[in-house]
Amino acid sequence: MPNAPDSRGASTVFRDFAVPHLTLVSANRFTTPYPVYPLGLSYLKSYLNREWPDLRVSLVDMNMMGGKELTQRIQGLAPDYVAVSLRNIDDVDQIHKRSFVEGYGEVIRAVRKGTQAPVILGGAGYSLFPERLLTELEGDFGLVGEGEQSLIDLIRALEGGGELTQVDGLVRRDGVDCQLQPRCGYIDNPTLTFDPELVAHYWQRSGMLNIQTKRGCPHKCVYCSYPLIDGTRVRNLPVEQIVTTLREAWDSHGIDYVFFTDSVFNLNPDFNESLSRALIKEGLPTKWGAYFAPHRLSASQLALYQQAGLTHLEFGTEALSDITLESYGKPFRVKHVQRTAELAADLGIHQAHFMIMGGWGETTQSIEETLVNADTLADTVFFPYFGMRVYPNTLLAKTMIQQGLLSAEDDLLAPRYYQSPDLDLEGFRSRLKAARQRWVLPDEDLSGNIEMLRKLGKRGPLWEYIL
Ligand code: B12
Repeated sequence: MPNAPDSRGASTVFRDFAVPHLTLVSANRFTTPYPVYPLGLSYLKSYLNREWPDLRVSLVDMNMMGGKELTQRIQGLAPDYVAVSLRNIDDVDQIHKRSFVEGYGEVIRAVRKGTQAPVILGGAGYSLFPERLLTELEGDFGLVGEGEQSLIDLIRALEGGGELTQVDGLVRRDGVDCQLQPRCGYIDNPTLTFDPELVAHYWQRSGMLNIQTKRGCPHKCVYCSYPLIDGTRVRNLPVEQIVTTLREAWDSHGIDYVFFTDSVFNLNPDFNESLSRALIKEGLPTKWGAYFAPHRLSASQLALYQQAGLTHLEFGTEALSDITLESYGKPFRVKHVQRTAELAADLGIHQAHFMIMGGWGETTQSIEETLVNADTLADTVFFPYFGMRVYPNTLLAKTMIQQGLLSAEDDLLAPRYYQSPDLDLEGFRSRLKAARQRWVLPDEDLSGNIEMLRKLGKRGPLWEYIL
């Protein structure tokens, strides 16, 4: 495509015309609860380096620079294509209700100031609003979901070596509308090398790096967007690749804490057992945490994961009332949470429970039930969120439209929440004064404490220190 000499940069730019150059931009600037390493872009870069070694790939991170510097960097790099990753669209926190879309507009304008190269959008947040965001942010192309092979296919097609109609998940403009091609398949061999330029920044500020062990989620929680981003079919990533990446991270950078970013870690016990045994055999000092569903976890599985480095369990519990769990579409009940929490406590693994208070089907009585049951769990931290963020194409959105609670015309890009009329936020806050457990509300600022602990060299999410 635009393999023309760069006439916009102030300095002379030497380019190899045979080899296209792609610049990946991580647009995320949100640093709560900590700055998150732009993992999606590292997966893309690692895969592109392996599968298309001739393609030149550079990476720019907006957590490390402002708009002016971005323009200068883009001018200097003179890419043929720019791929912008949009991880978060908003903060999913009804108290603050921050939207990042305007900020992404600024990022893309800063890119455009530095180049005329086509801008390709992608990422978890992008994948939830593909047509809407392509139009809003004036991107040239978008790719929904897993980006590795699709990005190669798109650039090859734009270079004249393939058909745009063959690119999985491609979104493109069609007059005032957009066209979205469905995804037909997934790759089974992703690869990951952490970017040496980024590692120190994130390790210092967040005390962890991140890696996936599997993709996809088969659960049918009524509000959840994960299956829409990653697909419903669970794909395990190659065990040797995960171990090699962690070995390299330890040997080259001293990284000894990672978060497994799987939507739910405990989806495939056989795979998790192989992974754990391989980690144990490798003898790395690496500790890890992950999101778990609070069921289908036996004492022996947990003990094995612990031996393989598990120190932090983050449970997507959401409620401790069976009526609410049922209306949220959760595949477990209160008794499962109690049992799993007890097993984790017996083994001394830290646990936190993420909660959705006042979501679909919640009543005054079920809220009280959750609070009462919360006090019966082993010592833990609760992170409650209020109301449910409504995403397009979820069962929640469809039901709300059917019941006249949501207009079918609402594109939901501006954060929209369902909140049960029975949830009284101030009443809930004061009710917490009688709670035995530690509840951290979204507007409690823990950054000072966390910063102090990081300066003391503590690694991991650190919520265990605020119990
Ligand atoms: C793990 C996770 C977390 C962990 C991260 C831990 C860690 N150390 O990494 C924690 C708990 C800290 C967290 C926090 C938050 N999270 Co979060 N998180 C996730 C989760 C489950 C996985 C993200 C991930 O790393 N995936 C693995 C990587 C490899 O995938 P990826 O980044 O999506 O990249 C792939 C594709 O998207 C694509 N791709 C990526 N970029 C690009 C760019 C281009 C051009 C292309 C073509 C393709 C492409 O290719 C990549 C490889 O296949 C997702 C849900 C999900 N299933 O995606 C939510 C998710 C991303 N989080 C979300 C949000 C909102 C947040 C918070 C704002 C919540 C809060 N208030 O605290 C914070 C923000 C943190 C920050 N500083 O940015 C939302 C974003 C949607 C939205 N409404 O904005 C998601 C989608 C969950 C949801 N609610 O639907 N999160």
